[in-house]
Amino acid sequence: MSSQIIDGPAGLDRLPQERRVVTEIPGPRSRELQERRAAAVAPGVSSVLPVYVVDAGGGVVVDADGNSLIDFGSGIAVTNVGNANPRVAERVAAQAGRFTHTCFMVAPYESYVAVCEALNRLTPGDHEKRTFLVNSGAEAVENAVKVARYATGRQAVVVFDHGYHGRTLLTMTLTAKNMPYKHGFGPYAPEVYRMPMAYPFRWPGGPENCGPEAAEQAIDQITKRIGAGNVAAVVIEPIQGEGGFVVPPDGFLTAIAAFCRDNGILFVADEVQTGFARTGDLFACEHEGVVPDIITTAKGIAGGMPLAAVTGRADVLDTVHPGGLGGTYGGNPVSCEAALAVLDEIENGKLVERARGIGEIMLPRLRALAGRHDVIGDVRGRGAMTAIELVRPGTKEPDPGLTSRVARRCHESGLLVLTAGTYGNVLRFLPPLVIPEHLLLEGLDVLDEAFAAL
Ligand code: PLZ
Repeated sequence: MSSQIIDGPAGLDRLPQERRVVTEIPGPRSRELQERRAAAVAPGVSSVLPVYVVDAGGGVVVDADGNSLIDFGSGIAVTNVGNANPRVAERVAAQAGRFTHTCFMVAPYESYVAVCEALNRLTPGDHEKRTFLVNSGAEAVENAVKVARYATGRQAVVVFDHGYHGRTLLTMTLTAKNMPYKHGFGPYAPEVYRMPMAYPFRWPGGPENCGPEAAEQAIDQITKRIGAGNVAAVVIEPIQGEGGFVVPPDGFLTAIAAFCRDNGILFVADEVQTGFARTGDLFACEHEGVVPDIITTAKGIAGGMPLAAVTGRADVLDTVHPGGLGGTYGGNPVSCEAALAVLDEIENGKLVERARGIGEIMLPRLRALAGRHDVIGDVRGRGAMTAIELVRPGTKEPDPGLTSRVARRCHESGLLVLTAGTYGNVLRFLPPLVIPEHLLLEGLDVLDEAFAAL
């Protein structure tokens, strides 16, 4: 592919943009730290690749042993503008030198308001909106449900197979997968109902019927089992993240959104993973012109600083009484400065276009790879959010073992990749949107070699 597809962004000069493997991965220093960790850190928190990071930026992550890994993870779709993005770092440092916290609920500051204004302007739909800020994706989703229940006076919440919405009591209930997210952590929150997801590769009636059939089944079940009039919100990721980058066929989301509109149900788009240019639109809902009543954002919003947001129709958000929403750290001033820098960087760095360019490079390469290896059952994604699903040849039987072997092989060769999927058989690729093209191509070569070797 020509380098016209993605031009090199500025600000990558600090850290050599190269893959460099100088020790085993993880190396001796990382292994030492891993031992300390085992004695100190609760094992319930795990790491995909236990190399201990000392530096990161552009398209690389550098570890304590001096290895420089190509980053196809972005900290799970967080550092879209690049790690330690210079403009983000500058504004963060300046704000940290002024004040780090007042609590917006005690004494407010302008940057919080500016982030809300920006989100109201940039999220889908030109209706009047309101926003409030919280700390994490889960907290945003949890609050979206609180607001939806308050505004509608209804209780039921509808979610989908393979969905992921967080780890708190309510959001783990909204999450589909048992292990590791729910197992042993019950009882779950009440009034959560799960519908079939439009998952083309695994739809019994075939990919071509998947969209309409899945929408019809979901609508039928909502109507018959719950009663549309009891439903406060439908919560859905426009492209599923942890569930395996499941891309519903065009028409599915619009059908669900239309059903919601007709029945006074709030359509909540969880764009925590898909947001902020990742999919080649600023928000994934824009792809089909879906306008959510409420949209939750986090991850890519602030370049890695903890921040999340709930943005929605003014007439919905305005219902809740003062004091009903909030939290000590929500909309922290340092995080807000980071978010304002991120929004500038997305625009100035043309990151929406770059995400599309990354998809234009990756998807054909992944399809070619699938042509050579019959263990790749499906290639999918949009923009810089792409994935392959691994199966036993000639079947759709998931192969999570092979998936983790390929991932490990990539890691050992200096490429940081992540897995995903209900069956643990999806390799997903989330490079920072500022990754230089030569590293993107080299990362794909490493993936190629991993498949050839296995
Ligand atoms: N909604 C769509 O993707 C976070 C979590 C990984 P938090 N996904 C990565 C893990 O194992 O914990 C996510 C998401 C969507 C909500 C969340 C939750 O966001 O910021 O992790 O709370």
